[in-house]
Amino acid sequence: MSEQVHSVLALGSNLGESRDTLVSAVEDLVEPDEVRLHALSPVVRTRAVGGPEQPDYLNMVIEVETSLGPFELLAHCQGVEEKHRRRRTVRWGPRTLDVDIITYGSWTSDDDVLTVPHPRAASRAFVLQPWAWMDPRARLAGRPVSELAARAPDLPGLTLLEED
Ligand code: A4P
Ligand code: MG
Repeated sequence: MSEQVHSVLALGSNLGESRDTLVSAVEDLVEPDEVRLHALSPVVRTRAVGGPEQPDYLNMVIEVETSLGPFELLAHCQGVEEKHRRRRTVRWGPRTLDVDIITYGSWTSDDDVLTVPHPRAASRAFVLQPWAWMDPRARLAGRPVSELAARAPDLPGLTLLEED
């Protein structure tokens, strides 16, 4: 059996039926045999960080176990974005679905095509807080994710989405 790596993926959506999009994107992400769902965070509603004036986001993170290599995993995530008709127009603009690779085991990369850990994750509550709720012992670059979340400037704009 090939090596299994744990990877944290962050999902965001602020266009269309965001909640349905997230549920179905998680199913699509773990559909191949090479990607197994290990853990899943609650969904949070967050104010948009950066970019133009735009609607609030729904964000969540998942942890997968995968035998895909990091670039194969990126291509898979982009395929799922495409399936949900993601259109890249404005950087940091509204989107039906964004899937980012936050960590890939202990592997690091400063390649523009795939930067890991994600270069902005350590300062973004919309990634850190759901991650800390999913895995209270998680660490990023040697720091507890819960501590990073508590210091993130966008934390006040984050609320737990109520189940209906
Ligand atoms: N890329 C490099 N590293 C990675 C990685 N670790 N994971 C490259 C995924 N992709 C990575 O991404 C642009 C390029 O980044 C890709 O071609 C890939 O090769 P994109 O998804 O096309 O564009 P983007 O998402 O607009 O840009 P970027 O830089 O990923 O934006 P961010 O930093 O992810 O910010 N506010 C709230 N509240 N919630 C959000 O989810 N998201 C953003 C997007 C801004 N504000 C937000 C949210
Ligand atoms: Mg992205």
